[in-house]
Amino acid sequence: MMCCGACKVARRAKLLFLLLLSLGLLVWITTFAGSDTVRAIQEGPRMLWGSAGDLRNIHSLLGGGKRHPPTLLPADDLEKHPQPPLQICPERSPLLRGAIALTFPSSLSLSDVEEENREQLSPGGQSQPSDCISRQKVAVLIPHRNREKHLLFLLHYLHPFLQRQQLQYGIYVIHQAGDATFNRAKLLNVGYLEALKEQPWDCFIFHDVDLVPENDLNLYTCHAQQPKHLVVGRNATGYKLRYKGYFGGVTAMTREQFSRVNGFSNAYWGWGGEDDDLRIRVELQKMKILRPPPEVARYTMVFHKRDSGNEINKDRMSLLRRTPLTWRSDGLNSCSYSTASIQRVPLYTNVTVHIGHP
Ligand code: UD2
Ligand code: MN
Repeated sequence: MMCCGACKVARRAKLLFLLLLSLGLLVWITTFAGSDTVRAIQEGPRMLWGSAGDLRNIHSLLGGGKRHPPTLLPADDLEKHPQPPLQICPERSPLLRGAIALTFPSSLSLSDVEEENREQLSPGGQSQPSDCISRQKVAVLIPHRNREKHLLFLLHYLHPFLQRQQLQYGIYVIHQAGDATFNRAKLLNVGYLEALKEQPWDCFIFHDVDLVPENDLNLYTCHAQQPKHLVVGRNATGYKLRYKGYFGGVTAMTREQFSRVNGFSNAYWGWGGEDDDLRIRVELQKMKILRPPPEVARYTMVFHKRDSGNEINKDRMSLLRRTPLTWRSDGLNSCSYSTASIQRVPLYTNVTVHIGHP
């Protein structure tokens, strides 16, 4: 009997112990279930995959950032459709249109022309084809003073013209500061020197502000051996070459050709002679001038009178006689100037320069 009584007590104690144990467990769960540790365990998977923002953070922490943005394509899709490397642009651009009709509406404004080109240009009036690599890097140099409207008409046509030719290019306007006599040739030397400080251009187009090309088959590229003269004809001269050695208006020379002739002379102040001087320099180097066919090399010159400050240069004939003696020491290597400002505006790079006076 004694033994049986003891067993009963022991069984009751065991039951009481189990009851207390489960009560204790219940109290522990209700107390700690809201803690960070438990939440962390519950929410673990969401932290690991994260939101889009987290993914970017992880990406940048891994050294990704802009250079390797996360892609939406699965990796094996990318392997199947890799991005083809850009090819050199075709020899003949498929975008060319040939002759186009030009109009010069007086209502055209700077903001119109900026808007037309907003998507295609980077600051300083530069552009490059999006789907191929241009065959040449071309700098167009325009000497300028007080011809804003002409500049606007030219930019309106020239940007799309150069883009149809699939060129990588930049347009530089070299603006003569002050009101001393104009010097077209020296401004073009400055343009060449300043543009090369920015980029290693292959080809230079020396371009009057008032000449608008009528046909995009007139390519603004350089020939490796021969300097090019691009204005065979223009409206005002019945589209005929003015005279045999005529080399004015728009010319194209490689970086090497222009440096070989020591650029333009700096000595021609006022109107005339500087273009013939450049032709003599080219001939002294035994280079032959190349011209596109007359039906292609056509320009419209926006009408103008002779500007004040660009009076006819009476010394031009005597200067031209001395070119064979002076070209080595008068040109790029003696071009002294001081740059007032370089501004990268949307449609071109404006170089304002003090070039002295006669
Ligand atoms: C001819 C030549 C030109 C040049 C000049 C004599 C043609 C088509 N052009 O032009 O290349 O040899 O004779 O120097 O044959 N300019 C200004 N502001 C001025 C003055 C001139 O911006 O106040 C610039 C402008 O880019 C202009 C260029 O210089 O187009 C030539 O001057 P121009 O147009 O008065 O001379 P033009 O038409 O007789
Ligand atoms: Mn002119």
